[in-house]
Amino acid sequence: MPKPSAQNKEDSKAKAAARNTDSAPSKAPAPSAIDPAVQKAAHTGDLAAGMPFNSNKSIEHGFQNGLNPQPGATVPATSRLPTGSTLSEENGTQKTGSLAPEGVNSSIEPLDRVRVDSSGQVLTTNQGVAIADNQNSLKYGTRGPVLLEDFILREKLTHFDHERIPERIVHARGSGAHGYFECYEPLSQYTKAAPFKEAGKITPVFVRFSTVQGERGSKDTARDVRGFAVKFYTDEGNWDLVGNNIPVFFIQDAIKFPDLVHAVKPEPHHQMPQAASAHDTFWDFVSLMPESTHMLMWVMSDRAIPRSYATMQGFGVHTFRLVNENNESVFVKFHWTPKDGLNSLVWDEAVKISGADPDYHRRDLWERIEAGAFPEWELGMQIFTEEEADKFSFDILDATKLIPEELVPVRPVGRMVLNRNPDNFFAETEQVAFCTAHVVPGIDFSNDPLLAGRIHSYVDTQITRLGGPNFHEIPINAPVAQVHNNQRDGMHRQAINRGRVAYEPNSLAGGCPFQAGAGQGFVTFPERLKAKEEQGKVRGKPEKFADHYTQATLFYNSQTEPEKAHIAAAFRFELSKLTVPAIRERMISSLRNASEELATKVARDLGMKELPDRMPRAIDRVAKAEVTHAPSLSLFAKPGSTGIRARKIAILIADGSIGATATQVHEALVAEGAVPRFVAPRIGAVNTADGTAIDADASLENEPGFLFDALVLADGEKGVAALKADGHTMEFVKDQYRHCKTIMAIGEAQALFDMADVSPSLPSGDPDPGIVVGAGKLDSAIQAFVKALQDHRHPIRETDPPLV
Ligand code: HDE
Repeated sequence: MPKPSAQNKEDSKAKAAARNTDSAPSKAPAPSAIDPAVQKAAHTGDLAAGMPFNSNKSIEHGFQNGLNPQPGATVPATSRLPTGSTLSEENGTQKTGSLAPEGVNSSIEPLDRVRVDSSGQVLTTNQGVAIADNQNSLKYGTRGPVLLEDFILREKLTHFDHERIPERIVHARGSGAHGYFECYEPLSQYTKAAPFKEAGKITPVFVRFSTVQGERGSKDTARDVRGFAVKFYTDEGNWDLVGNNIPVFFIQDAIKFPDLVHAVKPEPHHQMPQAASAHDTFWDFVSLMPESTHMLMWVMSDRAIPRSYATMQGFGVHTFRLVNENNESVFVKFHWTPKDGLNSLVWDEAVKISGADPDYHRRDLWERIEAGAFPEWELGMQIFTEEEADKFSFDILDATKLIPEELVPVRPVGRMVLNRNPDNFFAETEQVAFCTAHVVPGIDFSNDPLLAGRIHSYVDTQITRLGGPNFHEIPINAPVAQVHNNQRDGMHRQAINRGRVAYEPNSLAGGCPFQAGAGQGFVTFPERLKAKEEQGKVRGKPEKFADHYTQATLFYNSQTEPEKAHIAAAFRFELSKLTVPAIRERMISSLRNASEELATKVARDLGMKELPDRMPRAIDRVAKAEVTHAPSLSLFAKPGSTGIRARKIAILIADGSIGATATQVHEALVAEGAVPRFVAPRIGAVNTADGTAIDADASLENEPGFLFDALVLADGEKGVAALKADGHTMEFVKDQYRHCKTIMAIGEAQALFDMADVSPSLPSGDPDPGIVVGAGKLDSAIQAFVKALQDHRHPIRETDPPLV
């Protein structure tokens, strides 16, 4: 055996020492060693020695340093050995893969990494074992007992038993879609936020729309606020703009939220009513909380029964801050305006739809995207300074107030397009976790006390809902920006962090991951609060919060007559459902402070002989409002620019209808981007008078009239007679008429108006703008129909109670 040289002897000592995990010689080995363990020990020694002290300590103190944090200390490693967990990391298999790419967190790769397509694959267990028989459990003989050993049966049932997770406490019912946000122009003057950096910059988004009160399986068309939550996957981290379709809220302080929600949810003793605010506890609460009056006006308006998610506005509600590179800040309110225009349902329609199609909004969103009629919104900002805010007659920290567009205009900054439906509802729409705490550099909070509670609440609720603190790793929640920190462990951890360092400061990972400093990192805007005596710790509200009625009045007075009528009818309906007359009276006494006209009308309709006294106000003198009429608050103010795109139109046909005209109308409507459907007494082939074969894909029974935006009644004597013979036709026409839809009757089909007691002219004798009679040239009738349909609805026809 050759004698070991002196050098070899040194090496073997170093080798032996480097293999210990509990102690080491007094000096790190020489870096020249070729053994990986020795190399690791040598490079680790170098790395640690490169950071003899924490150079950041001295700048952690003082106000100015606090405003401008510096990047953390970091030392590059000579090799990747010291920062790895194990020397065996290069021994890859099909499962382990190879070494982690340097500085990369692969758990945030695009969703492709978790998409599953089972085409051509056999069925397996969750452990990847192929299943030979998916029909029978394992038994002792075909008639014998099932065996406990049947791990395939047990795995399948166990998974099934745990398929449900807690539904969201509010906003449980929702629908989501993927898309993108595109910036119009750089907004660097105001914000450094990633989505607003360049013209044309694209940021991926996931959006979830929801109702608030109802449970996960409740109807879509409840009278309710709609959630409008947008997750921007920016290249500087996730930003969640968790808003609603109404720009104000019921309460001013987060401490009242559990009370509000307990009041509006089904009453706790009998769990009724589902997805409805028309019950005692809700009105008991809000009538004792006059700050909710402004929001009540909105939820009693048709805003609370949108026609489609694609036809409603969205609002960030709270005042937020924009912060630019120079750390200058302005206030901002966010607005989403639908390109398809603002359209709502009417109450009678919403009630009927909830029976025939509880998934009405979910279906509509899905169908629009599948059809390529991608829902689109323009993002607008109301930008204003702190000085301007100080002068407003209302407090911008009060979420029951809005800033009229007539006071601060909305500046368009980009557009959002939803162009992809989720692959899997649970994995994406259900597991998505929106949190108001998710902001990026350039976006910051105001001191709105409602917002403060939300910053806590959303993260907190996800921990229960999604089963632990790692919900950010669920694929739909993972950002596209890199995630590197020292948070570890917890339920369902996905990331496999390389290395032994999970703390900071450290020298053993060269300081990494190190703090980014003010250049790249999020720095809270150093808002200065004016030193005033009353600014000690206090549970209280600013004086201006006490003006509970000025903006409720503004909203009501800014509506058109039909909108006002709908608000009054909604109050009437909701309050009529109360079992305690005293609550009704209390609400009317509060409403008198907002609008005497409205209160009187509702009280009369509720059979009250006398108006109750006005509710005492919280404050006698309020600041004079800048704006007393705001036309921008009317639903009719934003008609959109896409014409009749995605509107659903029924073409009623029956055996004996003239096929050629029905087909011509159908083709013309498709060309306009609308969605016409042939509806007949039953589905299947309809034998038309001219021999054209038309296949009806909907029937009078399975698609009632209120599911459509408009109606075409086909001509042909026999066809009209066949439709007349089916009682559903009358309801179909009546509902279309009552809901002020556009109706076209071709030729003989006008007879169906008489049958349904529907007049083609208004009670005044004037022509009804929503009725088109196709007597002459079909082309011009179709044109007139398309034009009339652009208005979506013709409230001029409406009477209360309805004539038919
Ligand atoms: Fe929410 N809200 N909220 N909220 N909210 C939730 O978070 C909460 C408020 C809004 O599609 C919950 O993940 C508090 C205003 C939307 O997943 C919860 C307060 C606005 C969504 C929660 C408010 C909203 C939620 C329930 C008063 C409009 C659905 C499950 C301080 C600006 C997001 C969840 C989605 C959901 C708390 C008030 C909008 C419990 C404490 C104001 C769109 O965390």
